[in-house]
Amino acid sequence: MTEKKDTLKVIELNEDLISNNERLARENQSILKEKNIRFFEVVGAIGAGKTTLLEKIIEQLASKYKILVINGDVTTRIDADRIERHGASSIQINTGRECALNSYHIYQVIQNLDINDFSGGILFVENVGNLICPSDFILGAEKRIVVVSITEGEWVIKKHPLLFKMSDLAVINKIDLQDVLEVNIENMVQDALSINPIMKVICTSMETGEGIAEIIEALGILL
Ligand SMILES: Nc1nc2c(ncn2[C@@H]2O[C@H](COP(=O)(O)OP(=O)(O)O)[C@@H](O)[C@H]2O)c(=O)[nH]1
Ligand SMILES: [Mg+2]
Repeated sequence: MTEKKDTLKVIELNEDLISNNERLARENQSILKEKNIRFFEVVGAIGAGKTTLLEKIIEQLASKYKILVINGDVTTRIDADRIERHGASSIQINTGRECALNSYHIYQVIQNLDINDFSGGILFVENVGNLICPSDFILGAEKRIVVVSITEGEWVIKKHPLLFKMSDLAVINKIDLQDVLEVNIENMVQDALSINPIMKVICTSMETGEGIAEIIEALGILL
């Protein structure tokens, strides 16, 4: 009996965490909207191509928009350094033992940085490489982009339905490797659409540049 009660307490705590996170996510959204800063989140496994995608997007947008990227990682500032080479500002958040960013991390950045510098610009957040932990912890972004690569196997989408339900745009990356891997990309597209029928799905290669313009258009960013 005592054991059952303890289990219930844990469930309540988790629900609180999620609803508190959502409240602060809405606060992030309204602060950024007021400053006229667009906000997009990128999620996906380690090595899927999240940072490379951001580098390619920033290459095209940096001359027109002020861009800030928040990179979440367990440790190191490798990704933040990569981003800065393309003319964007970056902040690395090392989460240590936590496997995802939450809305409080973003709130802290917004509060401590002179966010007015990015007015009229764009904030991208690259979440910690992971297809599970970020699912429920929205950050307040206008759109969440989930990146998978065909090197993760044809079933990677089917195995992570929650994250695909909680995202707006799916990017299936590294299609330049299709011949070597013999993955059926059309099946992956259909898996994403059967989990989330209103999701936009774009197949990309950061090697050839295929699909990058389509992503920028899907985010509604004018070049
Ligand atoms: N062949 C190929 N390699 C890619 C592509 N996109 C990314 N990569 C490579 O995959 C590795 C991991 O990419 P990265 O952007 O760091 O992944 P992240 O961990 O999701 O940020 C790097 O060596 C990239 O050069 C792609 O479309 N095709
Ligand atoms: Mg990265």
